[in-house]
Amino acid sequence: MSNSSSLDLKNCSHKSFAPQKISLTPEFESAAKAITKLIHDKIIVHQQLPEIFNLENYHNYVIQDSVHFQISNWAMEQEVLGDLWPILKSKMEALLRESLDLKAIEHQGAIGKFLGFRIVRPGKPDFNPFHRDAWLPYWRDVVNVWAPLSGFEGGNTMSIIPGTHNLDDSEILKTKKGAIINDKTYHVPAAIALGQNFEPITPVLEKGEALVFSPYLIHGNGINRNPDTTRVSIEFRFCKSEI
Ligand SMILES: O=C(O)CCC(=O)C(=O)O
Ligand SMILES: [Fe+2]
Repeated sequence: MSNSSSLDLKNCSHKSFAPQKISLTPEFESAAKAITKLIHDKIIVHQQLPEIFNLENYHNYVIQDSVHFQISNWAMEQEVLGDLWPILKSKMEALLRESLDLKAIEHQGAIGKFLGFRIVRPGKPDFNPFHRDAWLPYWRDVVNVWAPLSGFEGGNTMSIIPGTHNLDDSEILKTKKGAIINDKTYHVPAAIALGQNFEPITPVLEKGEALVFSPYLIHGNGINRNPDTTRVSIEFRFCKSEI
């Protein structure tokens, strides 16, 4: 396994690649359990919870937006994964190297956060609009991994627009800065229109599967269409390395 602490970001380089699936089983189960406990412990700082708590029911307990925003901001911080991170990281580095021939290593030293988990309540605007991660300069050279843990079954996933990783930026009309949609300000600019016809899809993922995609792929708009389940997903960003 590569020693990422000595990694110089100049060794990262981007090549576009079509989205692919990887399997995180059997680590998935322990990751889901650990993250359920982390979120449980975070919620009980704010309010009581029944003994049996699962991620799917999150929206039934976290009712107030202000509480949800505190929890979801905390969840986007890499530190919350603690001891779980080295295990997941090694697994994904190995998978990206072996199954997909992507020489990827932990994205160290970037200004942006490289992992976190996203909590999307049913019907709420907790997801990103359509965007390219590469529009944030520090994510230009990353490999994205989107690993849903709950509420994603039956294609209740974020959308991707296949083929757009090859689209020239000049063919995409986007907001200048972070998008503002229905009074909510997002960190990323949003894609408003494309110069060619593309169809968004919501990839169907099985339990334990994750989606690997280029930071140039347009993705987002992941409204949670299931009225009864909260969707929780982990997002990781690896540095694409030629070494
Ligand atoms: O899950 C979402 O709504 C957005 C995720 C995303 O933008 C990403 O993984 O880069
Ligand atoms: Fe993104």
